[in-house]
Amino acid sequence: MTYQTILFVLVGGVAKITLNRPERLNAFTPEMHGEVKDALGRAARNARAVLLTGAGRGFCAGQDLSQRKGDDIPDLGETIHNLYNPLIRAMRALEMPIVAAVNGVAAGAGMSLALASDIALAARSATFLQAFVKIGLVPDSGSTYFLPRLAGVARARALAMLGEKITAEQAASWGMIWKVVDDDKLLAEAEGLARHLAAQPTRALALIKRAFNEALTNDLDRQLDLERDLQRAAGKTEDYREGVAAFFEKRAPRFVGR
Ligand code: LHQ
Repeated sequence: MTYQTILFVLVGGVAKITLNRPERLNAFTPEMHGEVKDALGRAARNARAVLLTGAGRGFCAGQDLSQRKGDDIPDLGETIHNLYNPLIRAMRALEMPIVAAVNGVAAGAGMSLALASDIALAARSATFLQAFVKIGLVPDSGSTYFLPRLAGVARARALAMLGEKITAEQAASWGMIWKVVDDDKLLAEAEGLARHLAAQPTRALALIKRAFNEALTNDLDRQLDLERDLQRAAGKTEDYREGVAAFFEKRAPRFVGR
């Protein structure tokens, strides 16, 4: 598949996906959904980490509203069901870490995308907003799930109801992202992080991802059982044997992702 709305590069185990409609702040169209879906599939088959970012001055402005002018309004539930929910599910199910490099404004579903990544870095000048309410909609694409869990219910409710823009610093101090990086260093730092992750024990990272997916809803007993099961699986990997061998041989491990 050749891409019109994203850029895709696979280097050193990292699949870099760049949303590439800069003149629309990388707002999502159905075509972009199809391409990101395809790119995540390619990552699943060929990579050990994903880096997600945006071209130009925005990260992603959510749904492309220019396709929503006029009275001919489709069933938005169908759009969510067919496009946005599968995207968020695919991100959380992908068996490798997704690093988001939030290079500029992340609005509406664009903010949801950042929240659904595994490790989000943001440029100091980036901003986040739950833009939905400003056009008479409710947060979607996982925002009402991730936001209260990351930032707390009081902040999540206010962000959703007010649609106020917050800075990257604020997002970091509220626990919504991993860290803030100077604008001119963001991409290099995010690429370095993704490269580092791509050389780690990928199966363990995938199992860690599952543990945290389920931790958001499990009680302690279920989570302890899950940790047992995940550790059993991790203990059977080649990378675990390599990690222990490297420890005793006092050398850096060479993880192969199996
Ligand atoms: C845009 C957009 C955009 C088109 C900027 N579309 N052109 C899922 C499915 C089902 C139902 C609906 O909802 C969803 C999920 C959603 O994501 S709903 C929420 C949709 N997103 C928004 O409401 C955000 C709309 N955009 C904005 O509020 C602002 O553009 C932000 C705050 C993101 C950035 O503001 P500025 O930095 O001042 O930039 P700008 O507004 O001047 O935008 C630059 C250009 O990008 C501009 O075009 P122009 O031709 O005037 O230069 C905008 O029209 C265009 N653009 N967002 N979502």
